[in-house]
Amino acid sequence: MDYSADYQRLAERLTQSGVDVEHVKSKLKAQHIETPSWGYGNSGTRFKTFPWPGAARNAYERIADAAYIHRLTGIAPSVAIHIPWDKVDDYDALQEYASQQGVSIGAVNPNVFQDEQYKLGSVTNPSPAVREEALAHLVDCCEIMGKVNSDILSLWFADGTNYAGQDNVVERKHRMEDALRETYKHLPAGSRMLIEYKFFEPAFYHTDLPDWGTCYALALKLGEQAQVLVDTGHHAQGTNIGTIVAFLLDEGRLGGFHLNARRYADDDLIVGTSNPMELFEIYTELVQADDKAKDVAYMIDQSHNIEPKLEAMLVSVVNCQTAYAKALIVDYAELRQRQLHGDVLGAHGVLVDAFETDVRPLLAQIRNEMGINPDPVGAYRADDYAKQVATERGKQDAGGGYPT
Ligand code: PSV
Ligand code: MN
Repeated sequence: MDYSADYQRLAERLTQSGVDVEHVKSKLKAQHIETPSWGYGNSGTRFKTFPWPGAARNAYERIADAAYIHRLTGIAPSVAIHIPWDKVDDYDALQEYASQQGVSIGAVNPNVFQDEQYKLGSVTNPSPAVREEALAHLVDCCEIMGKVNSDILSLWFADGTNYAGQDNVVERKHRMEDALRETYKHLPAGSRMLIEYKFFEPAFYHTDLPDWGTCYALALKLGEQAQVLVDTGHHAQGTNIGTIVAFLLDEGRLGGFHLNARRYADDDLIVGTSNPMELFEIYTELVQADDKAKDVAYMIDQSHNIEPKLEAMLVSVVNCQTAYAKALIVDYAELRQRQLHGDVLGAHGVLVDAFETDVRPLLAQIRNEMGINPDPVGAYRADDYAKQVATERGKQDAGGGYPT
């Protein structure tokens, strides 16, 4: 595919409309999307886990796959780990392996939702012994952060109740706050705690951290190192995520994202597939926030059930890149003028104009300048990494599903 003539035309058009193309290119080259270790392994629904040939079987293979996605895209230099899914005896060795592969270990995600004792919650459980166990795991994860040089503790709790009256909601609120306050004390210096919300599932009556406002209130109480994590899949239908992002950015409490797309619930579909406009809206808020968005962490949070794992992750990273590129080429000066003149559709049109621009030649150009293949999906399809790992790793019996 020869994109250079298209790139020249696009660059000229953008320059004429006042866009600094070199600045846009340098922003795109500096983009950083973290991929999740769990997106490379087998996963499924409660109905069935379909085993994928070559799906990563352990932390090392997950890191190798993440490094491959980074080699193809140039903008995915870190991988998030989930403990105990990625638990190893020697974290120094894991970290060393990651750096040999050309990636670093990013957010550490404690898992306090899969063990038997957490049936009624983890840090909000009515049993003090269970709460202690959950807290000990959070503290352990702070220690792991130190070992793998991570500066993000990413917290999500499955805690909640299924029936009115099941537990005292206010007491649970206090238990959550106590646990986070204690965990906060163990954060490595300079690191952050990102608190993620989800409005339902697995609990259906109430969730202890259901929305951004609850997490924001907690973060304010805890201190500067606590911020909110927005998982794009964790909102009710129709929620305007871009405006939540704008508010949190302005308050300096947007810590990061878990990017994915949802149709109905926490579907974990490839980001930017069903929600390209939503993703673009989010990125326009980030671009406008400028310096206030400089520490925001961007992570994919998807587990792929029927898609090829590697290609799904690759498309996810590329979709984030596309949305960001479109947000970067918005004529914000023109937008501002139209807003101030109350030109409702003119202002909206400025955004739509950028959204509808084909940025693929621009992306091909920056990739070329970064020394990578201008067409990462084509490169993946032509490459034999996926075939090689399928041969080496085989098809694991993934189990899963529930008895009928
Ligand atoms: C929960 O649905 C969640 O979004 C949390 O971030 C978990 O850590 C992750 O998914 C696990 O897949
Ligand atoms: Mn998430």
